Amino acid sequence: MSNVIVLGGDGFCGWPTALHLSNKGHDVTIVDNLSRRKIDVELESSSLTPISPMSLRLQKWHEITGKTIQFVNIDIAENYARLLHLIKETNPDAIVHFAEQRAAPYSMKSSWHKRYTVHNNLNATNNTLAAIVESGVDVHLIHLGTMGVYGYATGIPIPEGYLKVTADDLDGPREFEMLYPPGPGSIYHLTKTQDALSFAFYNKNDGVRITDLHQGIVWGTNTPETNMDEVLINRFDYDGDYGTVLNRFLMQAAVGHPLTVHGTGGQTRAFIHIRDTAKCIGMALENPPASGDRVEIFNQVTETHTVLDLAQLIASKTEAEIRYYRNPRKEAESNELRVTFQKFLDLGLDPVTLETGLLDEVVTVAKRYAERCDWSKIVSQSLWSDDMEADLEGSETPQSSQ
Ligand code: NAD
Ligand code: USQ
Repeated sequence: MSNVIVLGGDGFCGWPTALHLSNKGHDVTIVDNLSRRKIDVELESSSLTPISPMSLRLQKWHEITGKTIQFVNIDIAENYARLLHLIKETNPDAIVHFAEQRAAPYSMKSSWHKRYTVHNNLNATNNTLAAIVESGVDVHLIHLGTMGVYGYATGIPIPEGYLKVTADDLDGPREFEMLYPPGPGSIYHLTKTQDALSFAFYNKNDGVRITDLHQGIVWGTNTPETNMDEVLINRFDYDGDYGTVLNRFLMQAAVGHPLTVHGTGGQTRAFIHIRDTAKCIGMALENPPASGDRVEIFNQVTETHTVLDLAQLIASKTEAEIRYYRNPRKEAESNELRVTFQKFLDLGLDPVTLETGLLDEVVTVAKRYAERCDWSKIVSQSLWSDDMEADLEGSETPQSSQ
């Protein structure tokens, strides 16, 4: 069993993953500065589910399972010395890195939010890499990247990280592999493309063993572990900044709000259920790259859908109304997205898909906590540029781009 530090282990993906790894017998230390909870205060919003404070979460986990998870509050973007000390002291086999500001709309709200996201995310990643090197500990770093590093418009199926190219050399064509060209669509996604360069550099220069997981949009809320007790419940973001599309639509159907389709709904995106997020990280942990290997990259997704297909599926199951809002983002009205995700399947992942029936579970959770929903926070009001206008009303017909 491994000794693992989970950076960002209080968050939506980090908390269930920390429990999953602990349940499998790994020795887990969570590091988090609780910035996500503070952003809820800033946005005057909160998780639809009532999440418990960290000490209560960990006490309950110990009571139920007998297992202990340590918690250390460190801002890893700011407090390098404490992060370095922790790595030297705990001598981890692996560090799982979730600790970044992850909402595209939040990253585009103002110049302050752009600068905060860049500062936080790039320093969090660089500090972690520099501390691994300075500590001298042979750590396997597992990072949560995003499908958004590739951009979403593809003529070819998106490979897992590296693109095979043929370039003209003096004596004819030559084949090689390069990192897939970055195509960020928000400041948040930009930081993830920059993370990828940092990984390539520290891997080449210092031999750091790294797995970068380019994850799609996560849906669902609970896992077998967070279902063990209400105190262990996972967060459920539904607001216009942090809520992601499928969970938002399911929650909107549950509370009787129209489904907020942006633009035409023709945007195709990749998805993965939260249970598979935790499982994939377990698999990445158990299959580390060997010393000297280049950065390992997996596409952590299990299916692709258009936003409109999702809305229509949910409307057909629940009779929710679909409304089209002028898109607050700068994105194509429609795109084709084909993604390769063979590596996790080869490791034995049996994906949870929309057909698997867990859509109803999310609606049930959302209905249970419907009275905690603040309707004024539902429609997304973060705009990609000053010349755009928020659309609070929506319309019955698809909207072209602003
Ligand atoms: P989240 O905001 O719920 O969790 C991130 C956690 O990191 C929070 O608890 C926050 O307090 C902590 N954190 C942020 N900056 C920190 C810092 N400087 N020091 C210490 N702790 C810090 O986000 P999430 O949805 O759990 O996402 C986790 C990771 O997965 C992110 O990197 C995100 O980019 C990636 N990801 C998420 C999704 C998704 O749909 N949620 C999809 C693809 C990739
Ligand atoms: N959308 C709607 N209506 C809504 C919300 C979103 O139509 O009410 C549309 C958006 O315009 C966009 C798509 O749905 O076209 C996805 O938006 P999202 O908010 O669900 O996801 P995104 O901003 O891409 O970000 C989320 C996570 C991020 C992660 C990313 C994975 O917040 O951390 O990196 O998903 S991916 O999309 O594959 O890049």
